Amino acid sequence: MQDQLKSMEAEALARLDAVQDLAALEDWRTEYLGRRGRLAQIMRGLGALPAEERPAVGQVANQVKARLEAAYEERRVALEEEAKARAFRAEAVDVTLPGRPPALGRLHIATQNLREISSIFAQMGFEVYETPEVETDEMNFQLLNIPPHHPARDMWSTFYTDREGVVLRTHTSPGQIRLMRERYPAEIRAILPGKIYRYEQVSARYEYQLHQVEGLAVGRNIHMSDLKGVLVAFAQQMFQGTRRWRFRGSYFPFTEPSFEMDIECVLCGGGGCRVCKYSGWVEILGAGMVHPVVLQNGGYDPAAYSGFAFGMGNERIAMLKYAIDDIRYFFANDPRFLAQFG
Ligand code: FA5
Repeated sequence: MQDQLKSMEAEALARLDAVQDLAALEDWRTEYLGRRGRLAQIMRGLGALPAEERPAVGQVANQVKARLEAAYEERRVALEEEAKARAFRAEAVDVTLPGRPPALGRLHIATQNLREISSIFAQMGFEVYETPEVETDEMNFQLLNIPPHHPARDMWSTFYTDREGVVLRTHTSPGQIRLMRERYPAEIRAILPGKIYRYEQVSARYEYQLHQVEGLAVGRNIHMSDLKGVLVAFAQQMFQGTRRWRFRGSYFPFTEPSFEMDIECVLCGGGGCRVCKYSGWVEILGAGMVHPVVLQNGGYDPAAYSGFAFGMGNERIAMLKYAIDDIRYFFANDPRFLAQFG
């Protein structure tokens, strides 16, 4: 029986050397040291031995058991260390590798330009006032002296909504009425930037969505010369004195008299291109003295108050400033375009 124990031990130790992972080690333990394992089987034969032989055999059995358990423990520790080392190697982070820089966002060129316009007017004492993009027909047209069926409605190709009398605003001018009604009888000097929508044939110079910056001044003794002075000061700053400008008589139902301001076309240098409709000039805004009916709709007595207003196209101004030859780039979401304006 002692021989049996010795040869079992030799076999177990040899097999243990071949064990390569913790699962195989557990199988080994069950096979040799488990309750129904090889050692237990041999020990069951102990009772059949003569009584005087039993202590010596029992002692050998205990020694074998202790050696196998020690060998098992040693192997277990070694395999666990190995497994840990393997995991470390697999998950290793090379701290010397340079990091991947995150792609930083930036403000859209339309937003940058709006902010620049706002800051120029802020220097002249104009506050910023925001008004809704979805408007009533009454605000967008009627209170601005454009009754239903008035031919001037043809000037603004409108997106109507499913809801009767509700439109996507075609210009920022309805904000004039909201601001006047909120502020009466205080004097007003504000700009109203925001998005507008037009059912437009899209081309290099016309978009169906764009931003306008409305301007409104209401007070006593406000004159056309004030309006012209403000617009010239704006253009000088916006284009840093590099572009010529001109005023041209025009018509808007909500201003009287009315005019438009053009800036020399930077894209063709005045020679004529599709952006300036081959005229050498690009229209950037409409303006005029607030019509008495509009002042009245805003709550101000036209006999005591006067005012000026203007509405400028943000994207058109950015096109002239940065020599962008197609307005469609602004909403095409092409990063190659957007990334140029950091
Ligand atoms: C108006 O929208 C008037 N509300 C402006 C105004 C305000 C006049 C206050 C008097 C007093 P107009 O439709 O011309 O006017 O648009 C004003 C400016 O917005 C244009 O000069 C142009 O710069 C820009 N704009 C208008 N429509 C488009 C478009 N489809 N695409 C690009 N820019 C446009």
